[in-house]
Amino acid sequence: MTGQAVPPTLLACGRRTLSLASPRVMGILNITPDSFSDGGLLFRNDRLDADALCRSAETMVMAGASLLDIGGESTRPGAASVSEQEELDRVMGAIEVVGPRFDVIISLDSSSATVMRAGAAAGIGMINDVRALTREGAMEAAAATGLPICLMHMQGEPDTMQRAPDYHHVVDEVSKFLEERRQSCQAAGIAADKIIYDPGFGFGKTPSHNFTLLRHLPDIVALGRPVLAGLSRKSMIASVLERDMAQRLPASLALAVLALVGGASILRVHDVVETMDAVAMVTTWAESSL
Ligand code: 7PJ
Repeated sequence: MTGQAVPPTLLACGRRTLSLASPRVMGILNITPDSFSDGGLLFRNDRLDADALCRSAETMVMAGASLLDIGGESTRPGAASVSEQEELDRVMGAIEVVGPRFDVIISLDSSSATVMRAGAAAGIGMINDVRALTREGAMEAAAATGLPICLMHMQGEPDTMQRAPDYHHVVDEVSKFLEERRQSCQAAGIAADKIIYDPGFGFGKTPSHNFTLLRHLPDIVALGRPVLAGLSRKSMIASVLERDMAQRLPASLALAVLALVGGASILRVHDVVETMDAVAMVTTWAESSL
């Protein structure tokens, strides 16, 4: 909100358009039995619980979420890997439930070319790849969809990334990575104005790296692309306060406010209802003048 560069404010997300003139909230729908922070909520007897999914999606949309992020692969540190077929089954099942029922943009959290293509055919409006299109075929698949892409920075891979995160200068290195990935995307035919940047809080970063990145978020915003921030319930909170997952909402809201003040355009959160209140306070504050 206070970053120097003014990112473009309209994103074409398939059949829908997303205005980023004011900050937007993306609700997280983890279609995994073993997720980092809400493991198995949408699963029953090892299967997608469509009723629970509808209830979660409805609560988020009614509260004002502009996007719902559907993911079928847990990327928490040390998570078990999932086969592409299993990931495909999970996310396609969820997209088929959510897509026709809610007026919302579906973001697909995946690194797989096959899953991206299938999601695009089923009507998703955005691709969110924590591996920034580095998997084989992902760049070409994403380009073919014509959809906006969120490029996230991660050091290492989910199963090992928290062992020994190491940077000379975390803000410069994350910025350089995002810029290089954007250039690769453009070389593959993805227009720069379809790209969203995400510093990847918690992905191969110590608590100190995470707080430094948050403090310097305006530097990432100044690169000229809309920035998405995923801070909800992350373990950087537990580095400051002894809080288990269920106790991290107040701290998550504080981090969300800091991200907005730092210029983030999209907040990826578990608690949409509460985050919308925080967004309303920050946007009203930002619009007030003498
Ligand atoms: C993020 C994500 C994030 C983006 C996850 C969790 C871990 N995608 N997927 N940014 N985090 N773009 O939700 O805590 O920070 S999974």
